Amino acid sequence: MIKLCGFALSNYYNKVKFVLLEHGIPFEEVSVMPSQDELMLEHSPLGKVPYLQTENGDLCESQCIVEYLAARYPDKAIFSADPWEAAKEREMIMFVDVHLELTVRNLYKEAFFGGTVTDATKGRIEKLLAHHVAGFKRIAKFAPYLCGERFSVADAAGYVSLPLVGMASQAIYGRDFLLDAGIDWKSYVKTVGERPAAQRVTDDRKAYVASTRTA
Ligand SMILES: N[C@@H](CCC(=O)N[C@@H](CS)C(=O)NCC(=O)O)C(=O)O
Repeated sequence: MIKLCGFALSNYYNKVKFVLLEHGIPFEEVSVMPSQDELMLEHSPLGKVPYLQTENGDLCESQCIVEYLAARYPDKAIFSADPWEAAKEREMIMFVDVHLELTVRNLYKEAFFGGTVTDATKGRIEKLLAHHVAGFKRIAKFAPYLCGERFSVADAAGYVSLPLVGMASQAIYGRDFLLDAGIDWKSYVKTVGERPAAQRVTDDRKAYVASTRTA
C-alpha cells in the first residue's frame, strides 16, 4: 500500500492527504519530520516532507505526487476530464503553492516559530506578496471554490495554504494581505472544510498540535 510520509502540521503533506482521502485511495501514514539526516535524504533529496513510498520507490514534491496519483488512478478523476479545466486547475495550484505560499514561507520563522526575519526580507516579501495576491485575485473565482462552482483538486491546495498566507502576513505586517485584497479566505476554508476529507485533515492537524503541547 502507498505510504504517505510526513507530519500533520505540514500544509504540503495535508494537501496530498486531502487528495488521497477525497478520492478514497488507500494509504498509510508514516510519521516523518523534515531533516538533513543521510537516511532521510535517501528518501527525500532535500529532506522535505511529504514524500510518498510506493512499490517503485520514493517520490517527493506534493504536486508530483498528486500528478502521479492522477495517472495511477485515472478512474478517480482527480483532475477534470476536460483538458482546459484540468489545465486551469494546475494553474491555480501553481498560484497557491508557488506564488502565494512559497513567497509567504519566507516569513514563517518569525510569524510562527519565534525566530526573526530581517527587515530586508520583510520589505522584499511585502512587495512580492502584494503583486502575487493581486494576480491570484484575477484568476481565483471563489464561487465558492477556487475554480468555480465545483470543488476541484485546486481546493486541496487552497484549503491547506491560504490560511498560512493570511496569518503570516497578519503576524508580520499587521494586516492580512488576502482579506485586505477582498479575498475572504475564512469563508472559503469554512466551505471546503465541510468535506469529510478536509475535516479529517484538520482534526488530525489539531490532534498533532495538541500532542506536541502535552509532550
Ligand atoms: N515544494 C515542496 C515543499 C515541501 C515543503 O516545503 N515541506 C516543508 C514542510 S511543510 C518541509 O519539509 N520543510 C523543511 C525544509 O524546508 O527543510 C512540496 O510541494 O512538497
